[in-house]
Amino acid sequence: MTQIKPFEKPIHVTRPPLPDRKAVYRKIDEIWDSQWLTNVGSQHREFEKELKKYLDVPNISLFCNGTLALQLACQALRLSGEVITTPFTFAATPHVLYWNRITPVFCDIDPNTFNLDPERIESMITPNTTAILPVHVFGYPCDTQGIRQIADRYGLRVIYDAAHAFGVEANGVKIGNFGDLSMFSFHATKIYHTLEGGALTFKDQSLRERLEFAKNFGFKGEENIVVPGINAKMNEFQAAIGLLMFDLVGEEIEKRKHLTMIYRDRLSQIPGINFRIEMPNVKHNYYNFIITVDKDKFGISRNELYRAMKEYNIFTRRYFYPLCSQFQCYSNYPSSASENLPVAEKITRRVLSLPLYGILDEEDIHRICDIVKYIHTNSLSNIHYFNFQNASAQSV
Ligand code: T4K
Repeated sequence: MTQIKPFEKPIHVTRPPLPDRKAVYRKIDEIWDSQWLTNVGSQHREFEKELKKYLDVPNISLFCNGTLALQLACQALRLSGEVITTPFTFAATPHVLYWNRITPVFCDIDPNTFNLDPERIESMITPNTTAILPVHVFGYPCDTQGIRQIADRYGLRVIYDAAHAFGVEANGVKIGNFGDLSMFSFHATKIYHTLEGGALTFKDQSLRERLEFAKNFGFKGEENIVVPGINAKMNEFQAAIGLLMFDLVGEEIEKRKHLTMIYRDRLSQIPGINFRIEMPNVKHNYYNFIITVDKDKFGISRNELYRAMKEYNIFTRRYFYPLCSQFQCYSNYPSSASENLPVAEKITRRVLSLPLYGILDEEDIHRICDIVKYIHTNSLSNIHYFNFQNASAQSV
């Protein structure tokens, strides 16, 4: 069998789309001329207005990152006690609860969407539960209707972690319109970014004032502090990048969609590799491409595939492994017990995020798929799959 050579340069799991350099310089000139760098300058005001339109939401507030946005969302809703959330997410989701002295209660996920399973939420509710914090994981929308019904029945608040879901729509509704609040992350690894950054979208206009105080040390005017707030403001550079990114994001989504279709076509022919397809009535953003590896059919485990791909200079990621419930700081919680999270524990052992971003081309994706196929074939014939000559793989 012909051996396949590694990529000459590292292929990362993602790369940020970048606005035109000259457009960035023009923005820097504007900011320099204004001598206004942060604390709600003209870039911030314009970005907030444009983003509200783009996301088609009634209210919006900008933040320096998604984590602090989510943390302050919990405070704005005066959450306490216990909040039900998913273990299959980035560490920031339960951490914001912890930082608010709220106990995260981990609930199992749906095996198809990897999102919080509404059928399981009810059994996790106690007299101390104040809210549900679901994540539209990898941009796939949660069962918002099912979650709303449970929340209404028990008088619970709902905050969506929409960190991955920029540009997504479900049943014709833009994703930032569900629940009491939604949080977007604009970190560099996201399909739409402001270097670092975040936003909250919400229905209740009265939350806006609370959030504005909370993210600016609690100041109301020059002398008055109304809450012990924090500094979570978005600066002018972040806002300027956000404005420039509007021109790029549509094209980036289209490119990723095209590459996703190639992945799906090629990988559907390899036994033991599964992936999620389109959900009905959903406009997806193709934020990333996630597969699950069934060792019995594929020949080697997800971890072995992850390591083997590195030998070809392909740096996949195991988002999200381990589960948040498996981190030392949460593993002793009763809800972290394996019996409570059978689906999440199975998915986390199998999941792998393959490289997906706009500057990859069709040929790159075909080559990545050729390598996955080659690893699979060699695993069946028991050949040591990365025992090739002339390997030039770099490690990172
Ligand atoms: N909720 C959820 C569900 C989230 O996923 C996140 C963040 C949050 C909340 C919190 O939002 P923020 O406070 O971050 O706004 C990354 C990101 O740092 C994190 O924002 C993101 N989720 C998480 C899923 O991924 P790492 O530790 O995996 O990132 P890192 O530095 O290993 O980067 C991954 C790859 O991206 C690199 O291999 C190469 C590429 N990359 C990265 C950066 C930073 C670039 O090409 N350029 C870059 O500038 O956490």
